[in-house]
Amino acid sequence: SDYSQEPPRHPCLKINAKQPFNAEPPRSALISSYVTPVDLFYKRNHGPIPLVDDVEKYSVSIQGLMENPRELFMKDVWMLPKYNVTATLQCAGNRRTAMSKVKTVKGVGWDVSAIGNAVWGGAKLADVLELIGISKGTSTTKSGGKHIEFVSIDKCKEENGGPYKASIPLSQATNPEADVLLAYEMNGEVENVNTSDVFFSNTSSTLLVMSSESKKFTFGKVIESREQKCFKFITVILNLLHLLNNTDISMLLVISKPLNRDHGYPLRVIVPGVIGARSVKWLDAINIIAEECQGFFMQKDYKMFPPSVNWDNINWPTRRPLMDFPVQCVICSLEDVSAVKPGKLKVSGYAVAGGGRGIERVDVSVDGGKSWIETPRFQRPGVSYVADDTRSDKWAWVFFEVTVDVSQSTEIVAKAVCGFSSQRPTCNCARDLESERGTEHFMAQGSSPGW
Ligand code: MTE
Ligand code: MO
Repeated sequence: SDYSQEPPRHPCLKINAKQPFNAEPPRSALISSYVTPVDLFYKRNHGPIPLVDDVEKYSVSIQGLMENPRELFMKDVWMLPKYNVTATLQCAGNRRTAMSKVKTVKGVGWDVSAIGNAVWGGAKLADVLELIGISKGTSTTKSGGKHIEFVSIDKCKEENGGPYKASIPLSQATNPEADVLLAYEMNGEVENVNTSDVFFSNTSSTLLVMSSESKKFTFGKVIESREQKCFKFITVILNLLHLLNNTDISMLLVISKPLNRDHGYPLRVIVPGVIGARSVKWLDAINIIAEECQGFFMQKDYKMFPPSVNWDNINWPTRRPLMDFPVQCVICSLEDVSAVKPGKLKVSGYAVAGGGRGIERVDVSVDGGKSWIETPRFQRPGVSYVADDTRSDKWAWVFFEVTVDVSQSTEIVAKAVCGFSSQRPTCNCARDLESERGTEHFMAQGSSPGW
C-alpha cells in the first residue's frame, strides 16, 4: 500500500492509527459547534486515500440487475437538483475504547469522537436512479435487484487488496425521504475567489474563474437566481451590492469547495441515520444486486452479538449487518475521570439516535443514576429542540447542557431516550429506547476536609 499521497490534516486530531489514517477530535472541540468543521471531522479509513486528479474523466459505472447500465460523470450529478442534508455520521466503533473495558473487541480504539455532524451537499440517490430508469419507490427491479452496492476506489487489506464496499436495500435508495445522497460538498465550504480573478468570456453566460486558493482555472455558468443549481462545481450567485462610495453594481462570486480528500473526493455516498460504514467514500461503481453485499464489512464486521458470543464461537451469518445506529449519549464537557471541585458544574454533550428517530429526552444524574434531571436540548444555539418538529434536523445530533450542583464525591451520568417515530417501515436497530451504552462516569473529587 502506498501512503505517500496522503492529504494534510489538522494537528488537533488525536491519531488512533497512522496507516490507514484514523483520527478523531478532542471531545471538547466536538461540542463547540453543531456543524463539525471539516478539519476536525473524524477520519475513518481502511487504506490509503485515493488520488483522483481529473474530475472531468472521473465516472461511476452503474450496472447489475437493471435495464440500462451506464457511466455517471460528475456533470450528470451536478445537473441534478442539489440538496443540503444535515446528517450526523457515526462510526459503529465509536467508544470502542470504553467497550474494551467490558469485553474484548477488535478494531481501532476510538474515544467518543468517531462522530460528526455535517451539511452534506449533493444529489439524491433516488434522483440518480430515476435518471437511469429506476423509478422512485422501487424495491425490486424487473430482473430481481433488491439491494444497491457501493464499491469504492480505495483498496484495503480486509478485502484482500480489493475495494471497500457496502450495500443498502434498494427501497431505501429509491426513497427520496430517506435522503440518501451522492455527496460532492461538505458544510457549504467555499473557495477564496477575488473578483479580479473572474473573467467573462462573453457578456453574461460563461465565465472563467481562477481560485485564489488552488490557483486553478474553472469554467462556470452564471446562474441568475439564488437557485441551488450547480454547473461544474461552480455555483455563482449574483448579488446586487450597492457599495458605499460606488453606486456600481458589483458581484459576489461563490464557488463551492469540493469534498475534502479524506472524506471521499470527488463523490461519496451518505446514508443518513445509518452507521458510517455504509457511507462509501470515493465511489467507483454502483451495482444493483439480488442479495446484500458479501463484502467483509457487511458480513464479517459491524454486527452485534449477545453476551454469550466471543471470538472463539462467533458465527457471523447468524446476525444481520448493523444499519441504523442505536441511541447514543455522551458527556463531552468532562473527560472520563475528571476531578472537579465541589460546587456548580456544567455538564454538556451530544445525543443522537439512528434511523431518524430523534431524541426524546436527555437526563443527567449526579448521584450515579438514582435520580435524574431533564436537560434542555438544542441543535442551533438558542433554539430549543423538539423531536419530530419540522424545524429540527431529523438526521442530526442534539446537544444538551445543564448546570448541576456537585457537593460530594459522586458519579455523573447522562442518558438519552430516543424518539419514538422511526423513518423506516422496518427498523433493525438492535437496541432501543434507552442508551445503555450512553453513560459516562465521572468521579467528582475534592480535597476539602469533610466532604
Ligand atoms: N469508504 C471507503 N471507500 N473506505 C473506507 O475505509 N470507511 C467507512 C465509511 N466509508 C470507509 C468508507 C467507515 S467505517 C466510516 S465510519 C465512514 O466512512 C467514515 O467517514 P469519514 O472518514 O468521512 O468520517
Ligand atoms: Mo466506521
